[in-house]
Amino acid sequence: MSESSWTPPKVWKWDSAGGGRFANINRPIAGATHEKELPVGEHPIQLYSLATPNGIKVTILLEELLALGKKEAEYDAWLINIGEGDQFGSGFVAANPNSKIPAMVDRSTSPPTRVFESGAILVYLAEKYGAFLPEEPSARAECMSWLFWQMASTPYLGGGFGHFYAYAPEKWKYPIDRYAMEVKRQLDVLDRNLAERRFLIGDEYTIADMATYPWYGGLVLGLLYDAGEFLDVTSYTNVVRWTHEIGERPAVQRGRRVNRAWGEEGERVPERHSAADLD
Ligand SMILES: N[C@@H](CCC(=O)N[C@@H](CS)C(=O)NCC(=O)O)C(=O)O
Repeated sequence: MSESSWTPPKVWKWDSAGGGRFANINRPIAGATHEKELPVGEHPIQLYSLATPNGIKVTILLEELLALGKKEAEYDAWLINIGEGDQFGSGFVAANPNSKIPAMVDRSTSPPTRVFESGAILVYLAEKYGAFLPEEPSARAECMSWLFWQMASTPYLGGGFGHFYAYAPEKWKYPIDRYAMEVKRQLDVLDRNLAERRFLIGDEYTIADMATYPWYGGLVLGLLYDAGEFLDVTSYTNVVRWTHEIGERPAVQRGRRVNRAWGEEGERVPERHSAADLD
């Protein structure tokens, strides 16, 4: 059916054979599809995730905290295979009613504290361990502003541009044009900021960088949606420079491997229960 010939019905109905990648896990209802408890390891922090850009935001922060010497940030990272529907198990839904990775449970509190949404997890951990989120109010506001900017902007990159450019069953000009324009605008926002600053808020590396790097860093390296040439990503030279600096950090390299169940053998760390799993 062409874009212009379809008239929406009065009431939308779920066509589960709608097509496109992820058609098998997308559905219009929330809640669990099956009973399945989450595993629990020995550390206070239990992470249930996958090494997607949203997932590695959290493992990068946890590895950065450990690199700073915050031993209490030791964690168990369990694999949630979203392609297999693990996010719809009853235990996962109790940790995140939105059924998306990452989800975290802090068992050092009584009762345990669940946290979902990657941005909320970053703030929770940064506050708990006192690092990577400035305390001074102006710097803190700038950090929160960039963090919320990432959380609000990236759905246009992933769910908008990436979906229509790489995953939709056909290439449609209208949505690809619309989201390519928006993503290029977002890259320009970042590029102009990083022309003046080493990191997103200035000289200090914060959770705002950790949230933004996996998405926009991956994009300017040409690793997302095979869209490097199409979006002319190398023209955003300040974003490229920032990406390389962050990518050289050992904790970032460690965090990127956690909950990775694909790629080269040495890069795969499907579960992480101690530093030795990465060494
Ligand atoms: N805003 C959420 C987005 C999380 C998200 O979209 N996670 C994806 C993987 S990157 C997911 O779990 N998808 C599974 C699904 O949609 O069923 C966050 O930042 O935590």
